[in-house]
Amino acid sequence: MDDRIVNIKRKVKRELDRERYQHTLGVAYTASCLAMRYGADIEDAYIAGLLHDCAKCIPNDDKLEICRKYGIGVTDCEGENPSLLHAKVGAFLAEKRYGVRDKDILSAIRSHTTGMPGMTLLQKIIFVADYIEPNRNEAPDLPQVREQAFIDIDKTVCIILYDTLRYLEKKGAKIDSMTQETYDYYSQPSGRLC
Ligand code: DGI
Ligand code: FE
Ligand code: FE
Repeated sequence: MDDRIVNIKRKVKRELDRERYQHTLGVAYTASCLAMRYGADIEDAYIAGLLHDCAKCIPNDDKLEICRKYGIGVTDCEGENPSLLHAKVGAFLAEKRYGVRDKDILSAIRSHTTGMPGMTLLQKIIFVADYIEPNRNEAPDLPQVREQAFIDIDKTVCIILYDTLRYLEKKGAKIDSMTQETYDYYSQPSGRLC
């Protein structure tokens, strides 16, 4: 493994608790497998996976402060649920602290929680890998989603958003407009309710 990856791993490990670091490794491995399957750059997928949650353990007040200080836009939903900001703040830190210059990797980190309409292959890979990596065990239909992830990635994005929206509705949580827009976009092509 090249020095760059070894350094990122060492640094991100210090920023995360044990469980979050294990999840991070799971996402990196799973993302590189999906990259093999769909013909994306394997190293980019691995790096995006390693960094996708790099801001997850930063306290909410500090995330809000970073957004204020550096002009990162905060939606109403993010204001009420600052935990969501770990995606945007994570992309910011990946660039500033981890030296990532690749725009596609940064976008994949930025969109990994809500998704966004018209995602690139790498964005979809990180979005999906985050949900299916081996340490995850809570979502109801994980075995089927895992199988589908290696068959049809767009359909899998749609299924994950459908399940997430249902989960949020059940919890009575506020839905970010980006999560809804992403679901609308990925449920469009076939008109199916994936
Ligand atoms: O950071 P992870 O736990 O690995 O995963 P993630 O970044 O996908 O975050 C998952 C959480 O984000 C999950 O509890 C659902 C929540 N989430 C996703 N979209 C929305 C949302 N929460 C709210 N309130 N609104 C959303 O639109
Ligand atoms: Fe996350
Ligand atoms: Fe994650």
